[in-house]
Amino acid sequence: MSQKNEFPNFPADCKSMLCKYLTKEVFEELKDKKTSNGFTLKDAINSGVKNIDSGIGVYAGDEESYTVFAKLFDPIIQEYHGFGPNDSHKSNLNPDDLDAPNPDPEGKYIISTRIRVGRNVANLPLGPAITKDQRNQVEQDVSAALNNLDDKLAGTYYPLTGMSESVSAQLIADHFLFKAGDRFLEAAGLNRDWPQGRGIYHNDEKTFLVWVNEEDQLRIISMQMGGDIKEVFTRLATAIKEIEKKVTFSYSPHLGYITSCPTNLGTAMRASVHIALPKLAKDMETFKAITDKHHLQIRGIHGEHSESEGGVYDISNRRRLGVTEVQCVQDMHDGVVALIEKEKSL
Ligand code: ADP
Ligand code: DAR
Repeated sequence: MSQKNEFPNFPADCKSMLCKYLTKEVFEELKDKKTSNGFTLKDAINSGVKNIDSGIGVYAGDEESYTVFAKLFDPIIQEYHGFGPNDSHKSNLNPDDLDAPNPDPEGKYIISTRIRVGRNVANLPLGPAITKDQRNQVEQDVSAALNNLDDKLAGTYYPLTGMSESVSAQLIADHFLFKAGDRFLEAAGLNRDWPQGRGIYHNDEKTFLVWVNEEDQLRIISMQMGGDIKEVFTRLATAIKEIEKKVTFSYSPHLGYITSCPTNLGTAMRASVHIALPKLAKDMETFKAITDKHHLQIRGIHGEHSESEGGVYDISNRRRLGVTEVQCVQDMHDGVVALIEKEKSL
């Protein structure tokens, strides 16, 4: 987009929700607005303007962005989550309400299970609009809360600033270290001052991690080998409750937990398995019919925008807002049961 704040010229083959919903009328209505943190429409859409292959293309700079730029965010939230401007979100992190026996007790299909939530600190801007000092304060407060964790959650916080090559190599080998340089996050202003203020916590057992100041200010992650989905969820729910004793999260009755990307609003939860489905991989039409029916998303095994390898897929819940955390995990569990049943029948 030119400096003169003109309507961006999207190419005809642009498929992002930004291209779809930023009409000239919406642009004219929003182009001169800004939030109390000085976050503008240009800031919110820069990622999708610079990365025409975006799926969504917009990021919020603060909770206020969802109100000030509602004319753009609301239709995106409606399409992605099926959630309207007058709907309200409910949260339920009680593992007792989850009916999820291990779908693969013999370990033939599910390689690993990971459930994560995004969280941001209340009364602060989100990553795209946070200042360097505010981001450093988040790192200080969050790492202090994490270093206070005990029992099975006890562990160590590793700041990225000054991280030794050996620690970095080990964290990468463990698939724990988040990648720098994602071009979508870069254009959203989420990589500013990198690597200052960023870091990773993990417990001694390496089944619990927290990413600090990546796409969101906290990514709280529980993960382990195998398909004991309920154990992974229970560890995550316990950890969230412990951290919340020290850190207040940004939450609204309408949008739930506030996140920089609108796809993560609500529960901000992605519950995934890495699962081997070599026969179903040969019949993607059937594969996708099952994942669509169970509100699931298919990703590659090296993170978002990566490809699957050797018939192994990252399968996770797609719905995050207007459903509870228990429902997100139930979606994933029930969909994985159906996928394994189909794989066995082929
Ligand atoms: P998000 O944090 O939004 O889930 P990604 O999809 O990029 O982001 O995944 C982040 C990292 O977590 C990637 O390295 C990916 O390989 C890893 N990951 C995701 N799901 C699993 C899983 N079920 N088992 C092991 N690693 C996983
Ligand atoms: N790459 C951006 C983000 C889409 C959702 N994934 C997130 N938030 N990590 C896009 O618009 O495709």
